[in-house]
Amino acid sequence: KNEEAYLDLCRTVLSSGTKKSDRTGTGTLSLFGHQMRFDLKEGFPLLTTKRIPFRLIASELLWFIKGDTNIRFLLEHNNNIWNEWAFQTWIESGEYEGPDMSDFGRKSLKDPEFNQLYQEEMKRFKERILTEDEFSRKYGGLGSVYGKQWRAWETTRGETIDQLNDVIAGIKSNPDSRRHIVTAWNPEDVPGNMALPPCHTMFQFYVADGKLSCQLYQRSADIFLGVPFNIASYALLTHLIANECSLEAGEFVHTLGDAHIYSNHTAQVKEQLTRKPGPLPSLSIRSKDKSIFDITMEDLSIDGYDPHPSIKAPVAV
Ligand code: DHF
Ligand code: TMP
Repeated sequence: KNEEAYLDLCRTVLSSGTKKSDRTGTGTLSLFGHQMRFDLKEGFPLLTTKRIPFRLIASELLWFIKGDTNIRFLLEHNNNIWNEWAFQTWIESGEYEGPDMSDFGRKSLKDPEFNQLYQEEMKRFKERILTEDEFSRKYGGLGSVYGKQWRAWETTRGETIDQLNDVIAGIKSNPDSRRHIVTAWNPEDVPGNMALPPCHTMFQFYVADGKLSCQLYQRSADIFLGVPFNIASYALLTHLIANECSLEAGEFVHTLGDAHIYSNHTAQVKEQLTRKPGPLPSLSIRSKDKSIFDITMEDLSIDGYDPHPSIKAPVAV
């Protein structure tokens, strides 16, 4: 249960995944269709078999909740997890005049000299996003990604739908409903309006016995890097919405489509599997009566987190 569910997924993909090529040219071991359950009563599902920085999970989720899609907010919180996808748009623009950065994700791993150049360009890019308003408006945005679809889905009539606000209102007014759904997958926007089509594509809430549960359908799952973040992020979202609706947090059910381990992550996964999971930490929300839309980083903390050390791996771009 809980962390074991994640470790089981790793073991299953290593032992019976299919070799599959992928968009990034890295290569994966993959399977299609898998489900994990996390009982939020048993602790907050932040993996203990490697360190996962909670502040990155929390700042990314608050960024979604704000409806923000510009990496400036993340950089202000010293969160670098979306940099590569904004940088990609910048180097493909006509305004970029630096050294050729095409295929930087793979080239930076193979060619130390190129990596040096790339690190410098990325540093300059981050500085400009943080300090130049105009530049940040133009190149800090990731397109119509999560925040946009959650808070301001555009209709054909030119109106916007605040799915997050609506789903919360629905949970409060009609908890038994089977329609508590938020979708980030907007077929009109997917073909070209975003840096990366949403991986966590839709989620549903369920209320029973005074407890709020959440199920996510994730179409594509990077088991070593993305999934530990996704589990913690949706667990946190479930807690925040439960708090907002005066419910207890129930279960997080995580359903995966293409669940894969990248070929340059297998050694790291095997290392992680030698480790024994410890007790899960707990989440505390400081200002229980604050609206979910006003929560800040200072309101959230994790207690009793004593994980094994972090394990580094390159992200496939
Ligand atoms: N692309 C791919 N190929 N995999 C992903 O998981 C992924 N995730 C995205 C965007 N694109 C993606 C957004 N989420 C990391 C974790 C989550 C994430 C992006 C990146 C990551 O690199 N985590 C590292 C380092 C974190 C840090 O300290 O900055 C980790 O060790 O967990
Ligand atoms: P894809 O668009 O070709 O499926 O590539 C997206 C990659 O990013 C894939 O490896 C899944 C991974 N990913 C996650 O696992 N979780 C996330 O939250 C995000 C944004 C991406």
